[in-house]
Amino acid sequence: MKKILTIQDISCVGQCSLTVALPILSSMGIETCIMPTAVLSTHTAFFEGYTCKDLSDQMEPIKEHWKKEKFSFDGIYTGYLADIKQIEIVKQIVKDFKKQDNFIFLCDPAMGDNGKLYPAFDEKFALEMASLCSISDYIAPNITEACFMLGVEYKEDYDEKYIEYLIYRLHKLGAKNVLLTGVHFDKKHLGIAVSDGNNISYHFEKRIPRMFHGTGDIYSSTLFGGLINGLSFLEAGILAVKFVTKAIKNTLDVADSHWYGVCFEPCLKLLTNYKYPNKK
Ligand code: PXL
Repeated sequence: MKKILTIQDISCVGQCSLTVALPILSSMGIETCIMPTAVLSTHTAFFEGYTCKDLSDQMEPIKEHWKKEKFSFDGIYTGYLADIKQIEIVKQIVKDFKKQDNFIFLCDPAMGDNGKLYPAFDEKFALEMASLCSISDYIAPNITEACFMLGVEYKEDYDEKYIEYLIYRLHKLGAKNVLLTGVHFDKKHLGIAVSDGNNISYHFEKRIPRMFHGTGDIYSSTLFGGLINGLSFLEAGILAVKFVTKAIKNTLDVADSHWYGVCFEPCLKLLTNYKYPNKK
């Protein structure tokens, strides 16, 4: 059985980060170890007065204990980091645990959306996050995150050239495989651009005209699970688009009471029943 480590926060209520990654990766048959970066009462969008306990000082002692125990992982997936100093700690964790050739490090530079950074972050944080992306096997930013990491102007309306330019610059940082989320060339479709450095492929689904928080974490968790279970980059990317789309459709029926995130749980069987190449 595959065993991975995911490093991101615990938002106790709100359907994002670890409370999303754990059920998704477990549904895909993957043992999911966690390193929490912070404990928050809720996520930082839509809620006022949320609490946040930064766990930076726990991360190195946890890592050192794991090294003594000789734990190993098939991959690491990082999401929301709570402080700029955690980026350096995460780099060291990846260095210490990246042993075998087929190890997968996916960085989701979770720090913004819709042209804005989340409240906890600034431009300096975004540039530091770019340095984590530069040592990643796979990265999955949205267009906002890509723009902040690269210092490129954020646009709502753009053409293929703009997307190609962002991808080119993300590869230039050092990221081997780049997936951009939230890509659209018309109002009716929404999807991804996937690049291995040689080829860019696109996949779109019909846009559901409603935004929900936490879709990025659902997306990256599914993408990572697909990669760990032996899907190609594009296959894993498409599975994740399909899963997010299904989960959003499911949320529409309960949106009034479930306004803070995506109600994805009834859709998990799609991931459990999927025929993965190397699921043992
Ligand atoms: O979904 C990304 C995310 C994760 N964790 C926390 C957040 C957000 C986005 O707002 O606030 C704490």
